[in-house]
Amino acid sequence: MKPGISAAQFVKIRDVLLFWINVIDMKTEQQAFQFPPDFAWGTASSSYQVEGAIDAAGRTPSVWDRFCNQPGNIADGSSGDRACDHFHRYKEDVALMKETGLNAYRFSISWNRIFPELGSKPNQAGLDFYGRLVDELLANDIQPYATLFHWDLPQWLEDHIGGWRSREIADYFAEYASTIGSALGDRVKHFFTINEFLCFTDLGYKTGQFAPGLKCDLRTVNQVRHNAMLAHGKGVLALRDACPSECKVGLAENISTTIPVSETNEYIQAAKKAYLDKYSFFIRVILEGKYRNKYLEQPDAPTIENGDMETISSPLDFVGINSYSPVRIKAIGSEPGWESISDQDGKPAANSPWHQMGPEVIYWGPRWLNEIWGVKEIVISENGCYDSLMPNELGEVLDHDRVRYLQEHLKAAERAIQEGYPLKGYFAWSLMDNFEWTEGYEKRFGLYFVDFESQKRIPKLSAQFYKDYILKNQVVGSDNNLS
Ligand code: GBH
Repeated sequence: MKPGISAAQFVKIRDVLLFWINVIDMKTEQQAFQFPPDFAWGTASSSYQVEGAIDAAGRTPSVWDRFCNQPGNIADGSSGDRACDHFHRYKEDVALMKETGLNAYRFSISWNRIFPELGSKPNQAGLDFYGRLVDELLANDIQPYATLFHWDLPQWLEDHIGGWRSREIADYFAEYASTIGSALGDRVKHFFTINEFLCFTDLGYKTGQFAPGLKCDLRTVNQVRHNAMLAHGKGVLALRDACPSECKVGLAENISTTIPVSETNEYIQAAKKAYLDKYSFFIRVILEGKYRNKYLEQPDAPTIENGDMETISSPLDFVGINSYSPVRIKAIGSEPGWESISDQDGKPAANSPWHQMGPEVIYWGPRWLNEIWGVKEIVISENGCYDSLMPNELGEVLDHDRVRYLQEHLKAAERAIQEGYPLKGYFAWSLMDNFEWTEGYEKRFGLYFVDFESQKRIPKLSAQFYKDYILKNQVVGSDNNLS
């Protein structure tokens, strides 16, 4: 026998060795990744979409009650009149969260439950409901994350001052924020002022698709946007002032996160530039405390008073990103250096004409906020997709599409954390199917299926998936017995 080994044998042995090194590598990598122990695992919801009980405890209508009652506004002619009846069933719903292994819950407070009429004092019965909800959450080790405004403006504010068209709205909002801070700030440690500016400013007062359904001129729309940001700023200050102990204040914005089609340096720079040029209006103004000169020079610019920009840019403790569709960007050789890829019939789709699938938003969203403005605490305040799936003959709802959706998006969350971006929490939209605004009840976003007749909740496959995922990835303390 000749000494040594042949080239062919060498290659074979090398490949076998490389294969095993790879396997061991992958294993250690997989085991090495754990979400931080204090990571917030939650679901999100909003008052009008789940509560129902529209006449209970002194509540008066919001602009959404009125809007839903106008024929033609809601796809299935429905409204949030009953929704998930969460107002009465909140204990059952908190039990579902507990069962799913959540340690956080993002909900919103209905302004019109707290201030039902012009000139009224805070409505104690309304405050009591949120107090009970918060206590129930805490008793189950679930941290409450409260949003002050998720589009349900008291109708009397729309009638009396013209809603967001009047700058006075900012003072009304500050009073409301202060009331909530005093009432709940001893137990709620995270507040979001406002949810998604575009959806009640532009959709409410420009296109009229959302309540109050108006089509105003551009000057008014710009003023509405300014007033909304001013309200946010005054709300931040009021909350900080009113909370009896330390609380964190932020907002939840549906930033259209740009993602580079391929991750070359050239494309990444193009995506970043596109984000700043076009896709981050509200959050940019709020974090920078200024408008672009070009915006101010237009004839329809809003009226801005002394000190407004300072108020608007009051420092935040965290930023929430409601993450849905991406904007795909490629680099081009001419100005402005980037181009967005128009969606190909909404593909790849997440079952919806407006919702394109792009899990990378969960990575690039936190990265842009941190890289551009140094934001130090970020949560994904919403992420989810809808379907119209009904239970099968066995009563199961096997929503593997949603499971896939969550898997892909959570992978991107892992990547963000692994690369050191300060992602502190993830809130799936939503715990259960609910009133999907102009789409009514046919579009279902829940991890739990809701039979709106019987109000029965059924866990979907995705609820099981999320539960398992949290259990596997959440570090539960050094004495945990998870293998
Ligand atoms: C979020 O909005 C909301 O915060 C939440 O209440 C909602 O239930 C959830 O997402 C799911 O939709 O005229 O084509 O733009 C997400 C962004 C903005 C998507 C408004 C739907 C209306 C249709 N939404 N948009 S379109």
